[in-house]
Amino acid sequence: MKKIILHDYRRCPFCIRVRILLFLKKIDYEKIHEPLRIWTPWMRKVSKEKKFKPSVPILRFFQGFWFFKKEKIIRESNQINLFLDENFGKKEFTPEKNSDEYKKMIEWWSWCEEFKKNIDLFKYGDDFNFDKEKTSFIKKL
Ligand SMILES: N[C@@H](CCC(=O)N[C@@H](CS)C(=O)NCC(=O)O)C(=O)O
Repeated sequence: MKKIILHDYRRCPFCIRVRILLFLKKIDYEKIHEPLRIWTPWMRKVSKEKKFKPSVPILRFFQGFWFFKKEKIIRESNQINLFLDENFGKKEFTPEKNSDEYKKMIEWWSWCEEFKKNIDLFKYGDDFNFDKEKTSFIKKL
């Protein structure tokens, strides 16, 4: 199949999920380290063109042939893992579409998205600066 590139940060839990699946499915891939905030020129260019806030993981590959070849990118670890499971070998790590398990998985995704937003708010504050007010109770614990 296609050559797979993963834009990755070693300690990012979302990247780790993707790397686990790549490992379990024995998929060959190239890893590009993205030092968070000091993004690679590729990340800066693509996020500007496609108007998204740079983040990892991003899966990148080419589809089509010759000059019809087009670069595809998938953002969001959930979508990346679904794609990998559906397109490489037997689908064995994600439930069948529209099954009850699948619906449950989508519910968990939404829950985790909210949870992550709140953890970030707690850790960094609204503007990604540590917020003394919001976290002042820590001292009292
Ligand atoms: N919902 C995303 C979350 C990805 C995410 O939050 N990645 C963090 C690293 S753990 C990131 O790239 N943050 C951007 C930044 O720190 O500026 C996913 O599941 O892929």
